[in-house]
Amino acid sequence: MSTRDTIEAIYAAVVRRNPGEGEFHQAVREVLDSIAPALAAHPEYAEAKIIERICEPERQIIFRVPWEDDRGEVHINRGFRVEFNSALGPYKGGLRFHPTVYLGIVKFLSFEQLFKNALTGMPIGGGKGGSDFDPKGRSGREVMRFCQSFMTELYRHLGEYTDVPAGDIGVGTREIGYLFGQYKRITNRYESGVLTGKGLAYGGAQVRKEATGYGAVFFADEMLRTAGESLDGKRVVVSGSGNVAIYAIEKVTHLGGVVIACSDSSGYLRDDKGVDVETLKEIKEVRRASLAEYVAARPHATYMPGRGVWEVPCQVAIPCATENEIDAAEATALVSGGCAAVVEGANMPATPAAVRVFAEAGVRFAPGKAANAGGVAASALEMQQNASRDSWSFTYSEQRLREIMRDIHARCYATADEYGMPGNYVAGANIDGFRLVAEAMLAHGLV
Ligand code: NDP
Ligand code: 2IT
Repeated sequence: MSTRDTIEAIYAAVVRRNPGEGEFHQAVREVLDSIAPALAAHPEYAEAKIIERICEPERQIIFRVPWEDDRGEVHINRGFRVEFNSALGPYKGGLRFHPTVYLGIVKFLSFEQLFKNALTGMPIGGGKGGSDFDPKGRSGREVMRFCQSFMTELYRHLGEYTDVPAGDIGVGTREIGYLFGQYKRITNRYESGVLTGKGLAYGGAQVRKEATGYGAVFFADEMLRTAGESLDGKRVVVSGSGNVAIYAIEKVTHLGGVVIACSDSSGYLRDDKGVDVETLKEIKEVRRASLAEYVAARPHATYMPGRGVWEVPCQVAIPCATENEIDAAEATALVSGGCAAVVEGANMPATPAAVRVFAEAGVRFAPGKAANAGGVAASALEMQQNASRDSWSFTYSEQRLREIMRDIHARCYATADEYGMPGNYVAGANIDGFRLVAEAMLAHGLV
């Protein structure tokens, strides 16, 4: 069979074995479409059925999460943890609490995570979890009871050498605190390295909160510099206004760019003077309110309902909300507005059709598994500090993050070059991530 036929047969089997899991199919397709040259160069991968093994999670856990709201009503949610691949280290990846979560979303995120984690060069395997629990409108006590019930099942699958969750959409420092408290109580172990994204008061690491957003902007900076440009003076649009978006906006501003728009799940904000990060933090981190409230503090800004954030003309776009938020129509609007670089802060925010639009228009494109790897890299640094009972300064931690992002950029760039696709960061990230995992799997034998 030719390499192309082998890949098609593997993809068909993935679709057949994982019915109805569109996001997972999409993530697998994207990787398989890139790695043919690496397979041709390494026949030993096909012989050991490395791709078939990589596409099958090592373990998938689905569980019931019962909890009681403030009125005493009982709710039942579904919990997930997909432990995809441990060739490079303990399973590592976030937890997402959002009503859209189902097995296909967790599997796609977990699959992406294993290549992303490989690219960081740190000893971490790939995993992801979450629940269809909707934290919106829930009191702090309800969120705490949910987290306690979730951990009451999940704890038996975790451990600093086994599986180490962190945050994702709907899971931040508050939720990690409740999850850690319950893990400690059940196990009677103060095992700091079992979760990352912890609060600074009890084993959390400097710069973890900022790391995904800062890291994505460091990647953007590297990509632009390689092309003889910089972020200085650029008009930038960032989608979302959560953890990744806020710190992406902060770092763009530090580097001289102007973020003129951002969004949340209800609408988008336009502030031509530059989005004020402190106002954003107050609304989103402290009060957990709607972005619409921004205009009360900054009356020259406007908030529009709906999903029009990508219609705001910009030179650089950094999607930081969710998967498939940029389809062909949004990509075309971005290109018409003069956008020359897209850097994925979120996981898989651009659909394959959107990526094609960018490629045809010559837009530089940084895929999430490279550009947003700063978050999990800082998590690995948190694990390192926990293991040595140490804690590093903000300045040193940010410098480490900056070096890691520079290395990831260099790796992707060099691999794309090596395979005759200069500037193709998608190919570079997929081939390099795949090779790193494949080599470790070969070394471990058939397990
Ligand atoms: P948050 O929950 O902190 O923020 C998510 C933001 O995106 C919010 O502004 C939210 O709106 C908006 N949003 C979420 N879902 C949707 C949707 N379906 N449609 C429109 N808007 C939506 O999550 P994070 O910032 O942590 O995560 C954002 C993205 O980054 C995700 O793709 C995640 O997987 C990825 N990521 C996160 C990392 C991390 O360390 N946290 C690391 C690497 C990637 P609202 O405010 O109204 O809720
Ligand atoms: O998508 C991601 O990389 C994350 N949500 C962060 C994972 C982590 O373990 O820090």
